[in-house]
Amino acid sequence: MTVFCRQAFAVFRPDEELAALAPLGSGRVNDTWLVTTAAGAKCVLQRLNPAVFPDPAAVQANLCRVTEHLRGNLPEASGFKTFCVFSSPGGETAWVDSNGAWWRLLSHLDGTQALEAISSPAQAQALGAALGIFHLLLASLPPPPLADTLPGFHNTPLYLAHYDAALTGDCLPEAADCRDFIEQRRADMRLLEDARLRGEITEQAVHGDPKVGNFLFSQDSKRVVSLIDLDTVKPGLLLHDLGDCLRSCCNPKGEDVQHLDEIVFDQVLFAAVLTGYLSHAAHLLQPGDRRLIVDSARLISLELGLRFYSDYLSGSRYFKVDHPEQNLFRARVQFTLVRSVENQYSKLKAIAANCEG
Ligand code: GN1
Ligand code: MG
Repeated sequence: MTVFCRQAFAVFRPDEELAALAPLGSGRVNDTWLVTTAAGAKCVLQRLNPAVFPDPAAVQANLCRVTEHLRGNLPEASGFKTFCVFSSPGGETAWVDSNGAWWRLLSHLDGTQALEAISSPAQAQALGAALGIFHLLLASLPPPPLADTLPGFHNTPLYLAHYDAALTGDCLPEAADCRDFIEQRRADMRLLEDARLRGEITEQAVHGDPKVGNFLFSQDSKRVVSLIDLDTVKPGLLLHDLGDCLRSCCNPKGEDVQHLDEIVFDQVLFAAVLTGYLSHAAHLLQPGDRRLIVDSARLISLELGLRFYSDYLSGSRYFKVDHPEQNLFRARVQFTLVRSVENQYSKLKAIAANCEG
């Protein structure tokens, strides 16, 4: 891969020398590196996973449109920044390697840091506010709509169908706890899709993956400076993002815990994320969205657990793993989070109903 990294960098920056290359972030799908040039400048090199994104040209077009729109419309007072997509001297923003994988070079936002988990309500509120601002900016994106680069992404019933299909194929041994957990919740999987089909919840361009690690914080960890990883930006539901953000933020131990008994869905962080989000984006939500906030956090956690478990059964061909059981454990983490939401369901509904905005 290092050879491709060097080739890709040379395409975008033919006159500069690559001095150092280090893996960046903890992406489970694409590959990302921090590049340092001989002159000491930093930038971000990324390879899109061709097995996940069937139309990389459309992903790249969405990325360029959204970053340009954000740059032109970021409210100055928000202190927000967005990264740039660099072009080659010939004006290309992407390079395709000899295996058909797409590469891009992005600017690095110096003085920022990604956190694996949230450690205070103030951080959670700042993060919720950032998602609200991001949704407002995407709501004002001029037509046409973004391309749907991952059809079926966050369509929970479709993931259930894939799971059923994986079971009939040549797959790894089933884990009875996961199988039973899914069986008991089969009927709930249609919740967001049905509300969407009834027109009760808001569809617009969304981020698609607003987990904690994709928000860049200032060095003092107090302010959110940017929301990165725009590969999944595409049409979706506001509740896909809000549910996913709550799933990730309200789990203070993070997705990569050592023991399942550390997992809890934190009520205080839940209230803080929502307060921040609603302070900017309350008017984007319909009554149907408001009603399903807690359910969306539960459903997106359930969906991610189902995705990890199906991938485990199919031999981990989608999410990158360090060892064969990793996606099974990741599934159990998400299912434990689902159970924690279920155990606090009425209290969380009351908190959501009382949040101002
Ligand atoms: C994947 O690759 P990464 O880490 O940005 C996944 C998200 C999951 C996330 C869980 C395209 O995101 O949907 O929520 O892992 N992205 C894709 O950590 O499937
Ligand atoms: Mg992502």
